[in-house]
Amino acid sequence: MSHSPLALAVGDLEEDKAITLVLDKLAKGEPALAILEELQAGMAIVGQRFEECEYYLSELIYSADIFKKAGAPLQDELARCAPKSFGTLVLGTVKNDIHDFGKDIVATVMSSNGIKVVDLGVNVEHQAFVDAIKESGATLVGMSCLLTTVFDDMKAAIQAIKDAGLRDQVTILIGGGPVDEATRDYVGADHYCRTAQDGVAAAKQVLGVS
Ligand code: B12
Repeated sequence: MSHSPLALAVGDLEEDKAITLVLDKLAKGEPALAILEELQAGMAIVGQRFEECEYYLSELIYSADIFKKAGAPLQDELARCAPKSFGTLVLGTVKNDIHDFGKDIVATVMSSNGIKVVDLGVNVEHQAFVDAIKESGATLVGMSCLLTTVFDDMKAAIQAIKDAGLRDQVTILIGGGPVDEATRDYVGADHYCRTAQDGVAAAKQVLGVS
C-alpha cells in the first residue's frame, strides 16, 4: 500500500517534517478531517513496525508525541465546523487502557456532526459510564479500546450499565484497533464502528438525523 508523504513522515518519526506538512496543507485549505486521517495512517505504520520489532516502546511513545503536536493546529479548524446539538454521547476508553487518540478523534468528529460529547477520558471505571449516562441523559455510549486484554473490561462496563437498568436507554457503539464484530458480540454492544465516521453514521441513524 502506498502512503502519503504526511503518513510516511509520522511513520518515519520525522517530527518537524510532519508538522510542516500539516501547516502547508492547512494553508492550502485542505479539510482538517482529511489531514487527521493521514496522521492516523501514519500511526498505523508505526503500529506495524512495532509489531515487526523494527520499532520498540520508545518509538511508540515518540510517535504519540508527534501525533499530538502535528494534530494540534487542526483543533481550531475542527471546532469551527460544529453545528447545533442533536443528542448526547457518553464516551471513554475503557478501564486499564490509556490509548486516547482514537477516542479523541471520535469526540472531535461527533462534535463537528452535532452530537454533544461527554468525554470521560481514559482508563474509565465501569461505574463512571453509568453515572455519566444518568447525569447527562445520554442515549448514546461510545467505548474505545486498543488492547485485546481489556475486552473483559468493556464487557464489564456494559454489564454495569445493564445492572443499573439503563441498557434499554442507550445504544452502545464500540471501536478501536483490535475491535471487530466478534468483539461486539462478546461484549454485548450494539454497533462495531471501524472508524469515527462509522460511529457518526450509526449515531445519526439512532437519533433519526439524516
Ligand atoms: C500510540 C500507541 C501507544 C501510545 C498511546 C498514546 C495515546 N495517548 O493514546 C502509548 C505509547 C502510550 C502506548 C502504550 C501501550 N501500548 Co500502544 N499503541 C499505539 C499505536 C502505535 C497507535 C494507536 C493509535 O493511536 N492509533 C491511531 C488511532 C487514531 O486509531 P484507533 O485508536 O484505532 O481509532 C480509530 C478507529 O479505531 C475508531 N475508534 C476507536 N475507538 C472508537 C470508539 C468508538 C465509539 C468509535 C465509534 C470509533 C472508534 O475511530 C478512530 C478514528 O477513525 C498502536 C498500534 C496500532 N496499530 O493501533 C499500539 C498498540 C495498540 N499498543 C499496544 C501495546 C501492547 C501497548 C502497551 C501494552 C505497551 C507496553 N508494553 O507497555 C501500552 C499499554 C498501555 C495501556 N495500559 O493502555 C499493542 C496492543 C496489542 C494488543 N493485541 O492488545 C498495539 C496494537 C501495538 C502492537 N502492534 O503491538 N501505545
